[in-house]
Parts: sequence; C-alpha cells; structure tokens
Amino acid sequence: MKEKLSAMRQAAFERIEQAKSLEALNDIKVSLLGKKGELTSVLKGMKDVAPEERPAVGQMVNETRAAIEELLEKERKVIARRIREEKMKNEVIDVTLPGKKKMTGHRHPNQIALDDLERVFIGMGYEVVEGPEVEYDKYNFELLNIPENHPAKDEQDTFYITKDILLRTQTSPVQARIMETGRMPIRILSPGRVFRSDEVDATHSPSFHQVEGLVVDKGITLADLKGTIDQWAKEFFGPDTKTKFRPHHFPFTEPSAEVDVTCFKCGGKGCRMCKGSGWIEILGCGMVHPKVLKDCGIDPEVYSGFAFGIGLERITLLKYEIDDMRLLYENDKRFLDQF
Ligand code: 2NM
Repeated sequence: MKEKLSAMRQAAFERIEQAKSLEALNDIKVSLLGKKGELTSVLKGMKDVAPEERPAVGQMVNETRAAIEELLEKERKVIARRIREEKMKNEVIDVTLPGKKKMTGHRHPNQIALDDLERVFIGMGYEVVEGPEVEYDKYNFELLNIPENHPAKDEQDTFYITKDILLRTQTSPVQARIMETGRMPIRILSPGRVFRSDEVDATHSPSFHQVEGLVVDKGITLADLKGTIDQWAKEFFGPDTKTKFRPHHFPFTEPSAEVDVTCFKCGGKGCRMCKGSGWIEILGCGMVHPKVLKDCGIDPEVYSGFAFGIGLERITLLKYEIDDMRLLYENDKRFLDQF
C-alpha cells in the first residue's frame, strides 16, 4: 500500500508539472481526487488493509492528498500568471501610433435650411409646433375651408387611410388644432412632412416638407404679413432682397398672394437661376379666411391673422443651387458629404 501510494504520488507530481493549461490541470485534478479518481479508489481499498495498519495508511492517504492539492494550487498560480502576462504583452498599447479619425456626421441640407429658417422666425417670437402626419379630414381639409368637391381632396392627390383619415397634404392642420385650443395670441411655425400623390420627378415627390406660419391676434393686418415676409426674406436671403406680392388664391386665406424675392444670385438683373426674370417664387400666404377663424372657434370680428406656407425642399434646392429634388432623398454619401 505504502509503495503504491508513493508511486502514485510521484506519477501525480510529474503529470501536474507537465500541465500546460488550466483545463489540463483541472482534468488531472479530477482524475486524481475526483469521485472516480485514483486516490479515491485507494481509499476504497482500505477494507483490505489490516486493521492495525489502517491509521498509518489513512494518514498517508491524507498526506498524499494534501501534497497533491498543494502542488495543484501552486501550478495553477504559475499557469494563471503566465496567461496573464501573455495577455498583458498582447494588449500593449503603442501610444505613439497616430489616432483613428472618427467620421462625424452632419445635418441633412434640408435640416440646415430649416434651422436657418426657424432661427429667423424664433427671433421674431414664433414658437415651433409639430403635429401628426396622419390626420383627420376635418383638420386637413374641412376646417381649412377646403370643400368636399375641391380637387385637392381627390384620391389622385391625397393618400387616404380611410374615408376620414389621411396622410396630411399640408401642415396647416397643426395650425387648425392650435386655433381650436382658443389660446391667444398665436404666433407659430409648423414645419413637417406632408404627402401628396405625385409622381417623382426633379421637382416633385409624394413626400416632402412644408413650413407654415400662423399669426392670430387683435388688429393683425396685411401690412403685418408683408412686413414679416419682407423681413424674413432679408434675413434669410440677404439684406438687399426685395419682395413682390402677386395676388393668388388659396381656400384658407383671403386675400391670398404668392411672394417672389429678387434673385439672390444676380440681384434682379436676370440669370439662369431666375430664368432671366430677376425674381424667384418663394412662398404662398394670405390673411386667414374669416370662415377658417370662425370654424376653428375664433371670433373673426375680434381677431384677424395671417398665414404663409413655404416648401422646404424648394428653399433648400435654391439655397444650394441643386437642380434635382431627388438628390435630397437618395442619401448618396457623395452628395451629402458636400454640405
Ligand atoms: C399656404 C399659403 C397660404 C396657411 C393657412 C393656414 C391656416 F391654418 F391658418 F389656415 N395655415 N397655412 C397657408 C396660407 C398656407 O401655403 C402655401
């Protein structure tokens, strides 16, 4: 028994010292000390040892076990340290290497134009308000004096979800919702995505963006509208910009006008940008129709207001002299990287 134990101990020591990894070491531990391990089977053989020798043999078994455990632990530490050192060596950071450049994103040209535009109106005391893109017919058409038989309501022009629910064709429904709250005065700007059933070409898209403005208060006149638009144009396109109001028709305003600004490229002399006319059409506007005020719960005998609508993409294309609206939606990095 004694010889057997000491031979086992010798063999165990050799195996432990040759172990190269923590896994190998653990396998050795199991094969020696585990439930079916060598030492355990020796213990099971104790019944064959003469009773008077049992205490001495028992002690030897325990000593062997302790010695093996001690060596296993020592070897585990050695291997663990070696692994750690190797890891540290592989993870050395060369602080003299040149840094990696992070690609920084930037705003979309449409967003740049919108931010520029908003800044001017915020400076005049306007609040930016957004609303739902899926709207009720009531807010998108009815409250805005767009009657049942109006061509804008045709299925050819509007995306209907149900008979009464649709993708908004303008951002005016946001303004109808604000008027309906009855909080006065109103001075808001509502930018957002709108939808019309248009074929895609250089100047049309089924989804584009509008920025509409609305002012309602006591004593608001056409002079306020003209002054506001003129001031915005000067701040947005440059101080020498002049504006021209041409009579027009919108169902929700009376009177209504389209506004041209002097060409910011040629200053009004006429060039390719303004197609030789010296003027560029920029927005639609007017005095809010009394019926619209009334239907939205505002007394038109007490209050009056003006509103305007700007096509954001149109402004962006003009600002950057881009000749095709599709470029704004394709997300071609070579295009976007230029802004
Ligand atoms: C335009 C042109 C003229 C407009 C009207 C309203 C509201 F809600 F007050 F009736 N919001 N926006 C308006 C007026 C929009 O876009 C070319």
